[in-house]
Amino acid sequence: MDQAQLGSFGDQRLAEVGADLLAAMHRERSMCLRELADDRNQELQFSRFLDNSAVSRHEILVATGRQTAERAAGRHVLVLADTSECNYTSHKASKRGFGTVGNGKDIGVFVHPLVAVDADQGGVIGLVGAEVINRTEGKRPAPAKAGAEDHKTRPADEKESRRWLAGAETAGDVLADAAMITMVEDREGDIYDQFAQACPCEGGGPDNVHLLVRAAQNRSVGGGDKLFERCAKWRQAGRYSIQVPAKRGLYQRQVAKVSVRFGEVTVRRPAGADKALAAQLTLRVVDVREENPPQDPKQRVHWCLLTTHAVGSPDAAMQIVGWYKMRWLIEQVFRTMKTDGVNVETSQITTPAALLKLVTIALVAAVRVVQLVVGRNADTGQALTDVADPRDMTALRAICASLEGRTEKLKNPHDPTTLAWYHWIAARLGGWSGYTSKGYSPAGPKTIARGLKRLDAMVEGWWLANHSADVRLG
Ligand SMILES: [Mn+2]
Repeated sequence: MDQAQLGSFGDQRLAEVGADLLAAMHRERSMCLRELADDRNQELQFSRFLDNSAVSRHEILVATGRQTAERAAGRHVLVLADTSECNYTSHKASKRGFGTVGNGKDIGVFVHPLVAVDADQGGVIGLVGAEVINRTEGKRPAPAKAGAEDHKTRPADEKESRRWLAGAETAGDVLADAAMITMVEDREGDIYDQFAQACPCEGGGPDNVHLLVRAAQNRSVGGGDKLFERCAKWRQAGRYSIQVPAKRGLYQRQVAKVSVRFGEVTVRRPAGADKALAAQLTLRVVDVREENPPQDPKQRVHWCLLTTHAVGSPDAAMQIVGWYKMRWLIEQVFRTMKTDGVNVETSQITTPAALLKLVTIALVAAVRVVQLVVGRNADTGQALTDVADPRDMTALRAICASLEGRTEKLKNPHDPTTLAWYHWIAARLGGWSGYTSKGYSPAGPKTIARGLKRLDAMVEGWWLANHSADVRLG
């Protein structure tokens, strides 16, 4: 029953408070300790837990990363990386060492998680790692003299983009047993240094780590051409009708008719980049664009995807597009962990360090909720072991049986080796009716979160009842 635990922190008592806090996060999705706690006593427990120097972000991330690594062994894993900024309201922020956003009052925290997804069936495997940064640490001070240290001439690892490079390194280290890793990133990840680091052809990083990044820069590709114009000259590999992600207000339609092209380009090291990097790199490109786009240029679908994967056929090109579209899962994680209008003054968070720990725990909780909500569709065939410890099987079977009704309709319809089976149990415990016929909707994230809290407690109780001597002595 190590599933819900954040880490051991060298102390059984701290490990238990951590598990309670994570469970409360699943249930409430709040950043306010008063809302998370059952009573005043627990509120103080949570507050002391976050202030305790033995509780580190590092240990929380190592514990969750280790679990993800075990599950990722032997698989092709997409590692989704992205940055989100969370703002928390506070009026005394700057005095207490919190980094602030533009208005000088709200507290800004950067979250840059790495989320592992199975490349073949699209299920979430877990959190690989994350950077959670107080905005004062994340933003470098402006150069003292104008032009003294120009933005473009500073090497990439000295800028905020350093975290994009570090992400691929972390993924390679943590997921050392994965069969293959593909970093999937939006336009922020279009950094030459990152390609130079990942390109196996240049003697860079480990050759099982690949990159798939949407191009932001219209780079020179030789022969007087720029990247986007070069792609347009290539022969169409096919025309497709694709689903576009329903990102708030971004695309006003669900389907776009696009043409797909693919090829290879050679990009040169930018003038400002580190001279130790390869002078030029060969990258594969999959270009997806609407030939008859809507009037509004923002509505136009044009994804120019740069990758280190071989792309030799229209099917291979569409595989790259499919992997890129999995990026929506990390947006789901951000949406799940965002809580509106949190006031740090009333949340009993006293220091930046405590807030960063709380945000880290919220991230761990959000990944697990998204994992279950996505994995409930039995057709992905995602395995139970992606979400539960196989040692809990006996307990889970017993709990499942207690939830099943007398009629066939109220039996868990899924195979007990699947995540869908586990999801059914969590949903029922969260208060979902169990009826899937017309008029009944499937369980949403809130129901699942409530169910998980109960399920974790029941599994833990089962272990205490059956193996109490193994768990605790006095
Ligand atoms: Mn982004």
